[in-house]
Amino acid sequence: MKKYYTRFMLLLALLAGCAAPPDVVSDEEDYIVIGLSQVGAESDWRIANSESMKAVFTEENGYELIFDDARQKQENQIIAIRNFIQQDVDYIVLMPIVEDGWDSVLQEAYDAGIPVILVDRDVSVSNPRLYTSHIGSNFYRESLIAMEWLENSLTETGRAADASFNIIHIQGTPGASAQVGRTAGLEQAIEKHDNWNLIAQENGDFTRPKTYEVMDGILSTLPPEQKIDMVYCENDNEAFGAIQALEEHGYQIGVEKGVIVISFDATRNGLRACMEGKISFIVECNPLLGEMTEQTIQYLEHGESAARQQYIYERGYASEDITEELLKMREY
Ligand code: GYE
Repeated sequence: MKKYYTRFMLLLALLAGCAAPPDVVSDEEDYIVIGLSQVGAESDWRIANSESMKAVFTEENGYELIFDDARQKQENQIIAIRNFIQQDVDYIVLMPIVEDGWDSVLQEAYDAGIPVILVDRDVSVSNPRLYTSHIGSNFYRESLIAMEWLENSLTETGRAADASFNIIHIQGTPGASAQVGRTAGLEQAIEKHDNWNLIAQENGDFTRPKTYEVMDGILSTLPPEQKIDMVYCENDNEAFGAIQALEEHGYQIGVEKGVIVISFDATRNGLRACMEGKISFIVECNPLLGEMTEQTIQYLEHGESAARQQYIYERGYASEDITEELLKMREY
């Protein structure tokens, strides 16, 4: 256990002009100090993820949490990690905004002997030992779940036989593993089907306002007679922005006919939109990763090794799979 908190207490004591009582120092020495670099607060998923981390890394559980919100900028995450290294934290928990560009700073953490746990998105580094474990979702698998539902649904409704199936694709933050994985499944499916056409592909940055703006732009420039069969959004907040723009431009959303809207996360609001038929199919992405992360740190604290890759169970939902009961039970 390291001494950030103890030093802080000593400094406070010095500033107050008195020596820290010995029992305070020895108690505080037991805190495990976590430096956590969060992407931002761009989506409902992200807010739930931050809350899940704050709920486990509490003083009552023996932790001191230094939480840094990078406001969607990798350079802020790099600065935060360097600060954590300087503060000599016990562990770094990193939700990396994008996959690339981490080699130097993670090498610095490695050289300082601070284990790095990746949560949510992944990184691509030349030396795999630069992080201890990755805890999160398999984004590529999520997109395969969506594509499997789509192919079956198109067969059932007869739409598979249409001469064309026109797709608008709203991507997440470019280079984020959630974007890379969710895009991969769609692009493979497009390759496989001769009648599937990608008519627009834009970045919605995982946010509702950005997606509303880009969708409004796309719909305003497409010819009025343009048939749109699907809008593939890479998270719920993007879907909300896309639905608003579609409705304002007079498009009907629907599985049988109209625009099919696909989304990821399955937050309570997303599931409700799916139950109401606004989102046609939604794939779960569970943000409640706090307990798995804390468990991993406990393993490491006890000298045990942690699994390098820890995926959380996830499934997809169509409208008919969703009940009020499920909505009530949803924690995010
Ligand atoms: O789907 C989205 C968030 O990386 C899994 O990022 C995460 C994604 C999530 O902003 O809502």
